[in-house]
Order: sequence, then C-alpha cells, then structure tokens
Amino acid sequence: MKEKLVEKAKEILDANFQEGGFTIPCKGLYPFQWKWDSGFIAIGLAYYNVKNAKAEIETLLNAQWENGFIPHIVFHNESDTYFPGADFHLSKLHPLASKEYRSTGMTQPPVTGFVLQEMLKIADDKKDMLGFIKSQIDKVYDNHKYFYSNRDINNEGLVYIYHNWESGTDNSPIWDDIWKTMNPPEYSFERRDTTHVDASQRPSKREYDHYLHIIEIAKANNYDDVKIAELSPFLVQDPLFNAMLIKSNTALIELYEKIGNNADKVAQLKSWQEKSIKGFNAKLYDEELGAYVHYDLRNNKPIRFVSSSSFSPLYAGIPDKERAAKLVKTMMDKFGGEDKYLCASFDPESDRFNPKKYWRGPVWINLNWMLYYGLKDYGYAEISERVKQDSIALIENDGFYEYFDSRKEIRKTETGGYGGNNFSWSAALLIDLLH
Ligand code: 2M8
Repeated sequence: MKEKLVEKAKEILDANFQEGGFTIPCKGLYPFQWKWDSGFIAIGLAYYNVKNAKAEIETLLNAQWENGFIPHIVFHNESDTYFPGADFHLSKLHPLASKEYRSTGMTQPPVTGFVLQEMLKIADDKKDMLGFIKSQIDKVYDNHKYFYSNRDINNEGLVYIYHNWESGTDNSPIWDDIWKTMNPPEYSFERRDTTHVDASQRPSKREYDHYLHIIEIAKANNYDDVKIAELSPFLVQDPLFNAMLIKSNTALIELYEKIGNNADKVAQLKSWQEKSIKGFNAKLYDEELGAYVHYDLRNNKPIRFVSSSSFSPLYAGIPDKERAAKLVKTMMDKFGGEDKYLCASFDPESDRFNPKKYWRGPVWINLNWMLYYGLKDYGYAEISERVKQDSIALIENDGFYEYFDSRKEIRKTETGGYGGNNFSWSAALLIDLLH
C-alpha cells in the first residue's frame, strides 16, 4: 500500500511539473507557481528527483525583487484559468519588481529557508546539495532582511501581513471581524476557481470583493511597504507566518555555519531570531485560550480564535516545555476527539467552523506535516504519530485532495476530500511522511 501511494504521489508531482522548471499546485485551479507550495513540493521532489527539486527553488528565487521580496505567485505562463491574474496584480508598479517575471505584489509564508535544510537532510549526495544551497542561500537571507527591514514596523521582531492571501490560510474565520471594518465596492469580475471546484467549498463573492479591494489600495500606492503599513485595512501579525520566519532563521543559521565564512550573516540572523522569539511569546500567546493567536495591528487588538496556525509555533521551537504542554492540551481538547482526524484548520467548537469550506475548518496536509514534526520534537511521540497516521489515512481513503473533512463519520455516506484533486503539496509531503 505504502509503495502504491508513493508511486501515485510521484505521478502527481511529475504531471504537475512544468517546462519552465516549477510545479503547479493543481491543474486548472492553480496554474502558476506559488511561493510556499513550491517549498513543500521541493521537499517531496528531493526524495526522487533532485534536479526538479533544485529547479523548483531556483525558479522561485529567480523571480525575487531587487529589495529581497519574493512574491506569492509567479505568473510563468499566460493561463487564463485563474483569477486574479498578472494583469490584475501588476507587479511592475513597484520600482524594484522583477523585470523578467510578472507576479503578485504580495508574499506568502517564508518557508524557503527550512526547505533548503530539509533538502540537505534528504539528499544522498550532501556535497552536491550543499553546493546548490550555497548558490541560493543569500537570496533567502535577503528575503528575511526584507521582512525585518520593511514589515516589523514596531521593531518587536514580528512582521506583518497585509493581505489574507499572504497568510496562506485565505478565508479563515480569523479575518471575519476585519471584513466587518471594511465596506469594499462590489466589483464585477469573473471568478475562475468556482468553475473548477464546488462553489460551496470556496470563499464567497463578497469575500473576494474584500480581497480585491486591499490589492487596489496597495496598487494605488505602487505596492510601497510604508504606504501599505499606513493604509491597508488588513494589517496582521500572523503566528503561522512568523513561526515560518523563525523556523527558517534557525535553518539559515545552521546552513551558514555549515558553509562557513558568513559570520556577519549568522550574527544578524541570531539577533533577529532572539528578538522574534521574545516578541512572539510576549505578544501572540493567549493565556486564557492556551494557544497562540493573531494580532490585528490595524485595529490594535488580538484576534482571539484558535486555529491550526495557533499550534504551528511548535514546529519552530518557539514555546518552552510548559507552554508547549498547554498548547497540546488545547489542541487535543478541542480538535483531538476520537471521532475526528487531526487537525482541523479552525476550532471545531466555534460557530464559525465549517468542515467543508477551504480554510474555515478542513484538515490541510501542510499544517499537519508541521505539527507532526513539531510535536515529535517536543517529545509528544504518540500524538505526533497520530497526526502522521491521520494524514496518511485521509489521503489513502479520500485521495490526494487539497483539503479534508475532519469528521470521520461523514465518510459513511460521502467522500471527505475537497477542493482540487491531485494536489501537489499533499503528494509531496506524503512522500516525506511515508519515508
Ligand atoms: C490557496 O490560495 C490561492 C491564493 O493564493 C487561491 O485561493 O486562489 C491557498 O490555499 C494558499 O495557501 C495556496 O498557496 C494556494 C495554492 O495552493 O491556494
């Protein structure tokens, strides 16, 4: 069974790999290169196709802007199966945008640092992989420098995101209260996602109005970071995003130490890291909820909901042992019942939970993958093993879907896999989990 699943996963990754040297997340639905998808995909590829794994990362980093920014989507081709595309985002408005690649003017969680480290762990030929990393690592460092120089506006070691698409958890109920502070125009546009996937599993038209409106504001200001920080109605410190940055800092420090001769960069990374971990624990932990939460910088208040992002700091070594124990208890109490697969993307006890709709409740394999390793590192062998086995079972029973229903019993009458099928990061991370 294991061999068959891995074989199928490889077939999916191979079919989604494109001539331009990158992998689409899913045929039709997502026809370009996405930043954090690319990272997870490269991990899977590293097990059996080192050439493609390297190409994946190199292609993404080639689209980096002169200020170190790495965009969330790189529009390598002219596909019109996706909205909003290159002509809407207009990255060229920013003076330092890539001249060669069209992209969005927003980013996504900074996973590339820890992905490079994973690739080194996986590679048989360590010398060759370290050589590759040496050729790319400064770009990732520059990306971190971009974040700390432009997005830590209060100098507290925490960077902001200015759009829900930057979070990766696009329509999470976390953002609902922010939408209530906005009243965007009703744009007319042609959605493409709902031609590929059941509309009830995707964000609503009105939600898309909000998403587009934030971009219109950023575009009117040529994607200038200072202006965005001043004017964007959405300005959030996201625990998942910041945990990814911290995890990648650790990876960059260890990789630079292996490479040698980079004492200045190592010192800088260590200083960012110290401040970030301190700021993170001081500001984003909610004692009463026993979980990390988002902070709404625009409206100056914590967003007090528990989601799978709340537990992602385990993957980055952020909580101390005592706090980690509280996090695990919260996770198991709310998300961990025997009738459920771990780990729903949003609090199943909340009235905002929706088990079928995108980031409002379903299980996502990339978050599970992080939780598996995080829990394991903190010594929760049994629970981490359950996260792993649940992830495998979901894919085995339902298929290589984009997201999954956490409720076991619904499978008596229907399938529990939703969104796009033959989804690349579900395939790539399964290869890692089964290794
Ligand atoms: C989803 O997001 C895109 C926008 O970026 C969309 O809905 O059109 C999210 O799940 C995101 O995290 C992911 O990177 C992307 C591609 O898989 O799809």
